[in-house]
Amino acid sequence: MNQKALHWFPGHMAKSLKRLEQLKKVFDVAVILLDARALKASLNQSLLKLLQGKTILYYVTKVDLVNRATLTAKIKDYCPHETVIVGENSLESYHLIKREVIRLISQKRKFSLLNIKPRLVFLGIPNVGKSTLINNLSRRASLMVMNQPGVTKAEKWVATESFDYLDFPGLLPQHLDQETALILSFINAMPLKIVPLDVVFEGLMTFLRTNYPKVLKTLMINQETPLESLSEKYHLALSDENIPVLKTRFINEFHALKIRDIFFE
Ligand SMILES: Nc1nc2c(ncn2[C@@H]2O[C@H](COP(=O)(O)OP(=O)(O)OP(=O)(O)O)[C@@H](O)[C@H]2O)c(=O)[nH]1
Ligand SMILES: [Mg+2]
Repeated sequence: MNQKALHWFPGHMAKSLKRLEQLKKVFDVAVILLDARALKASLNQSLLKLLQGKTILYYVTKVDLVNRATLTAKIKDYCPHETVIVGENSLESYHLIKREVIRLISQKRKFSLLNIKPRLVFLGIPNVGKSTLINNLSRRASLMVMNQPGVTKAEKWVATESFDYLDFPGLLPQHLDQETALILSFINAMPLKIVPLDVVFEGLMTFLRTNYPKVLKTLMINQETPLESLSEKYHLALSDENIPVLKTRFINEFHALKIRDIFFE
């Protein structure tokens, strides 16, 4: 895969990074969301640089798609020194975030400022679940949510009685290594048009063959002849023009958030 294919940094992302820098004085806590299936790939290191000096709280989304015990072990490996909240249901998440934010703020703010409503910014890779989490926490469907990367294009405040939440567009590093770009494509954090379809398909097949052969079997895919299997599965003749359709449909099955118990790293 050539280096050009790894670059996805649309105009709204560049603009958002600048805005984040300007807003640094305004928010108290940055909540960085991580996808349970790919904790490492979903942590944007350039974001951490920009947030230096700010209070950070990590929040893991899509935990319903993975094994909880394995996730706990992975969190210990990847984020041993951080405060990490594992998203469960929305009520529990609300209480956990509230408790942790108050604890973190009381460490930093002067006593006389403790009563001022905390402002939280929600950051992370595209499609990780930022807008969904704010909708849940604020008990309002004020933010657009869709299962595709790049839905939120501009920042938006959501004010509630206890907190002010700031939704942000998904952010990626300007340059990604090949492995990270592939994983981000598997979890639908990068549009398929950025990393070539053939590369994502081959990458996903190789990953599943190596790590989750049973999943391929459950999906009725023969490891040796995947395209033939997909042609049967989707009732579509195996012709040159149908091959991209078959590959896209298979990747879309993963993007549909229905396949469970897969860790991509
Ligand atoms: N299974 C599952 N799906 C989730 C969870 N959180 C969010 N989603 C789904 O993930 C998709 C993306 O959610 P959004 O809230 O739009 O993600 P976002 O981070 O705001 O995305 P951008 O604005 O594109 O950066 C939606 O289909 C949500 O329903 C979760 O905890 N579990
Ligand atoms: Mg969004």
